[in-house]
Amino acid sequence: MAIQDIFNAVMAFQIDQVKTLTQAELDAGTDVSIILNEGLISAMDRVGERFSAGDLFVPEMLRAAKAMKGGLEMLKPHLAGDVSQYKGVVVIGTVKGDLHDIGKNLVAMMVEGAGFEVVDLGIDVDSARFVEAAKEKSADVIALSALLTTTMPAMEATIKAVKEAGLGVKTIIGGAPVTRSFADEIGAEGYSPDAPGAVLVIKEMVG
Ligand code: B1M
Repeated sequence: MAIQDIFNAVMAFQIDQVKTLTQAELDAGTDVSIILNEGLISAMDRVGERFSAGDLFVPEMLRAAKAMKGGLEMLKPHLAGDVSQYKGVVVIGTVKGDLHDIGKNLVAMMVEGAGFEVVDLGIDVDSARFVEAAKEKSADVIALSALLTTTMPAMEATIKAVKEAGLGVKTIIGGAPVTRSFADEIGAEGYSPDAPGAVLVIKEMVG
């Protein structure tokens, strides 16, 4: 049994196998971050490369994503600890036009694990919905995810709407095509290239 087997099972769209192998690695005491990064995330990177090369298509990408999510579910209890008192409220979602949710789910799990109440609005979320939820939940932070260059402008529109609503809530953005300079350009207070980094930035924001 090896991490490579998890990678291979994601590539072969074997959701049950991914779950079984992930649980076996957890039982064997393998570090959660190794299972996550070397088994699950690296498989999705490979899927993306094969998609770019034109030897794998959207239906396969979707099946790989489902298999990866199966593994992520097994890791969830290890990423999200027991929380008795929330440190703050974080509203999170993937922006309008964007259906990618694996990275966003990972961020949500880790932020929850760090002791925050997480309100997950899902995918394809428009700016009005972010503003409405932040108001309703008296959020401290709004966290936006985007995986497509074409949906990055929706981040800008959302941050504009949040500022116009005058809620005083802070924003953090992330996702594969997003950069710190883009975050600065659109006035997001926070940026992180990955989920653990998002936790640190949110902790700093909430003080
Ligand atoms: Co899509 N897709 N996809 N896709 N897909 C990418 C993103 C792509 C890079 C593939 C490629 O061409 N190599 C490419 C985007 C190109 C671009 O814009 N530059 C692409 C494309 C083109 C498309 C479609 C347009 C394809 C089509 O229909 N022709 C289409 C768009 C649909 C839409 O959204 N409107 C599409 C569809 C899909 C599926 C639905 C089939 C599926 C998504 C399923 C799902 O999410 N439920 C899918 C998948 C699986 C991928 C790849 C292969 C994997 C994404 C993933 O889950 N990675 C992806 C290639 C790749 O990224 N390697 C690709 C694992 C995940 C853990 O990483 O989400 O990056 P990621 O999250 C990271 C960081 O980015 C960060 O933390 C995580 C790690 O710790 N992060 C944050 C994420 N959000 C954050 C928020 C933060 C902070 C950090 O703060 C708030």
